Amino acid sequence: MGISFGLWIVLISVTTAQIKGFNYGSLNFDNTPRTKANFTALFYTAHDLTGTSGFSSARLYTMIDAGSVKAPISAIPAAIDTKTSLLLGLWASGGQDHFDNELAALSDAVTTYGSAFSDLVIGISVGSEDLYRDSSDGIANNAGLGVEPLTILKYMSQVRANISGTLLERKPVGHVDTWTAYVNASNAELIPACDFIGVDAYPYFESSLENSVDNGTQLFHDAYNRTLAVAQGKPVWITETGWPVSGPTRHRASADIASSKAYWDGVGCSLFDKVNVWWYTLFDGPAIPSFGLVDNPYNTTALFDLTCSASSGVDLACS
Ligand SMILES: *[C@@H]1O[C@H](CO)[C@@H](O)[C@H](O)[C@H]1NC(C)=O
Ligand SMILES: *[C@@H]1O[C@H](CO)[C@@H](O)[C@H](O)[C@H]1NC(C)=O
Ligand SMILES: *[C@@H]1O[C@H](CO)[C@@H](O)[C@H](O)[C@H]1NC(C)=O
Ligand SMILES: *[C@@H]1O[C@H](CO)[C@@H](O)[C@H](O)[C@H]1NC(C)=O
Ligand SMILES: *[C@@H]1O[C@H](CO)[C@@H](O)[C@H](O)[C@H]1NC(C)=O
Ligand SMILES: *[C@H]1O[C@@H](CO)[C@H](O)[C@@H](O)[C@@H]1NC(C)=O
Repeated sequence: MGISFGLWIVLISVTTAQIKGFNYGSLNFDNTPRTKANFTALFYTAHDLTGTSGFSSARLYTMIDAGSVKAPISAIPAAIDTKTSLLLGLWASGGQDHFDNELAALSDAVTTYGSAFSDLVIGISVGSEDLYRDSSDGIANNAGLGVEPLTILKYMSQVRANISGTLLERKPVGHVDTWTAYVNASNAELIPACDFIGVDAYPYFESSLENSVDNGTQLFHDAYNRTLAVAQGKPVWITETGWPVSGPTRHRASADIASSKAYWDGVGCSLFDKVNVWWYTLFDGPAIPSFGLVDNPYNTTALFDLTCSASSGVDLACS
């Protein structure tokens, strides 16, 4: 029995497809709260995106429904209706009082939706780019100030205590940050506490490097490789990457549809189905720069052909 059970686990782990999805904030791009109907529209569009299959996962930044103090985010019932898996996020840069509300929303979601919810959960991220925003690189970031690794560690233990004995008990708990934050030795103490490392990498923004889209694949894989090298064996999931379809040029990086397609073909197609990826992003309205693949939440035809050819991309060296 023991041997066949072990073998079954091995077979599952080599045959299960990796996760593919997008990132979803709690607000629409006119700053109104995203309702269940808004999330549902986006999740169906992702599922049905022409030229792709299996974009059926959503990464969230917060557990809290926009416009509420601590109600669970409306993405959850939308995910249940559309069979969309979830990488949950708890916003960790708003202080302990805010984090208590994140915990309350998480706990409330388990009580309210039960296993219909917990069965969809891929993992729980404590924070998003907090270390980056706390660094000299990130202080001008419009998402506000970040926090130090010790704060994330404290919040991670609060999450583990909060899910203990609940349906979420066995879910991986980790953190999302930029690759530059992970390779900074001052953040190394966070990594042993993580069940997974979520890494964000955007060659477009790396304006101190020769960041033309022709170099985009190389720059991404350098960043990914350097993160793997410090990950202490923890799984490294790609939680954000993408290239804008419009917006300002950053050093050698121009933002246009052809460049976005080249990056999708070179980086996206080299990653999809090999490692968990939450691309940035499906739809981002009037954002500047804009990373949105589709021009409205109901349009399943992207701005460029998303089909990955069998030969596209490069091999993943060590995932
Ligand atoms: C999780 O934390 C919240 C906020 O402190 C609390 O309301 C809730 O009861 C906790 N849930 C569990 C299972 O500990
Ligand atoms: C590295 O981490 C230290 C301590 O958090 C911080 O002061 C510094 O700005 C970081 N550097 C970069 C490039 O992230
Ligand atoms: C790509 O990067 C290399 C090395 O940094 C640089 O020499 C080259 O000019 C870059 N290519 C483009 C097209 O930016
Ligand atoms: C990533 O690292 C591996 C092992 O160190 C190396 O063989 C591979 O060439 C690297 N890939 C890229 C794109 O740098
Ligand atoms: C969907 O987007 C594509 C690509 O931008 C565009 O050609 C098409 O007209 C759009 N369809 C609708 C119904 O808006
Ligand atoms: C939800 O988002 C708002 C704001 O962008 C739109 O006005 C609504 O039409 C949309 N609702 C649905 C059901 O898509």
